[in-house]
Amino acid sequence: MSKQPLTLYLAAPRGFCAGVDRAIKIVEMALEKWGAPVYVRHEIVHNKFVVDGLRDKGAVFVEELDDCPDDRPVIFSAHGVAKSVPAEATRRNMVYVDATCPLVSKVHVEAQRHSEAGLQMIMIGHKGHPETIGTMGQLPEGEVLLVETVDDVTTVPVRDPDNIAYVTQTTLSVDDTKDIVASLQARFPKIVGPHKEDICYATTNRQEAVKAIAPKVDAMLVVGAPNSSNSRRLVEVGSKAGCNYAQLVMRAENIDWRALEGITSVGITAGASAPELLVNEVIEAFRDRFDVTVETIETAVENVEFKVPRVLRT
Ligand code: 2E4
Ligand code: SF4
Repeated sequence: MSKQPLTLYLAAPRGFCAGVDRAIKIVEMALEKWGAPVYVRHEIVHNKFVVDGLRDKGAVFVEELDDCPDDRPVIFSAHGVAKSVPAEATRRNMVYVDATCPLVSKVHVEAQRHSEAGLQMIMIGHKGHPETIGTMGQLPEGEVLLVETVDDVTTVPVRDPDNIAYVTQTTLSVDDTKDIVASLQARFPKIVGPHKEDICYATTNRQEAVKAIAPKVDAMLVVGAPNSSNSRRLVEVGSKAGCNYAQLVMRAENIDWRALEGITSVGITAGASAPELLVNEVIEAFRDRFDVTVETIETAVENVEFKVPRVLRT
């Protein structure tokens, strides 16, 4: 039986960003430098395939510093950590390497700077996400107020409405965040925001590429993990941009082929923590079932690179 024709629109940019690239390199280089085991606090990036691969090389993933021995190196994940974490590692005389993305660290510095200038901080982010915990943890407990939605803005209990500033998580929906910021500005006209947006270049570019593809495809697949904030935002952006079937898939085996019966076009992208190998796996799965034509839709070109910490370069 001949296969049905299908066009696959590949989003560009997609997949690994500079911060993820650097974080994975840090674990690999730490393993080379110190040998196994090297401990990693939290999934280095939110992708099981990446984590499993590093575990095979000798990385041990734990959730808390308490789960690490004093005498082995520990790496902090790309999402960032509260100030108390490196402080505790130092107290225990541990060797640690911070793989926090420099663009997350930039937000940490911003929060501290505003706070030192006497402004109370509001963070726009998702409760319980490691990046939100890490950023809020740059200041003493209770100092940073969390806002997740436009509704939250109406009730956020600030000390002095004339002396506040906000920071955001780096992986939020650009459009939803605009609405939240507009509400904050309406309630607190003097609120101070970041010089340059906290939502990072990679998040912004991946969402833009999805917007360019989603309206013209029958289905949009985002390669990524359920605990990956930026990947989940890409699914939402796809739906909002007019695609009736936008789904997150970890791997090709997660594709619901029944739901895709009769389709002629599919958009594919990948979250910042999803390896290109998994995108290729998905494309191959489509080739097995359809007569595939691949088209790349490029909405931005990226050339950002981050150096690994000096301790690993020597
Ligand atoms: C750090 C900051 O934050 P998210 O859940 O999207 O993390 P993920 O590991 O999926 O992506 C990489 C990353 C890490 C993004 N921003
Ligand atoms: Fe850094 Fe942005 Fe990548 Fe997050 S998504 S690791 S903030 S570059």
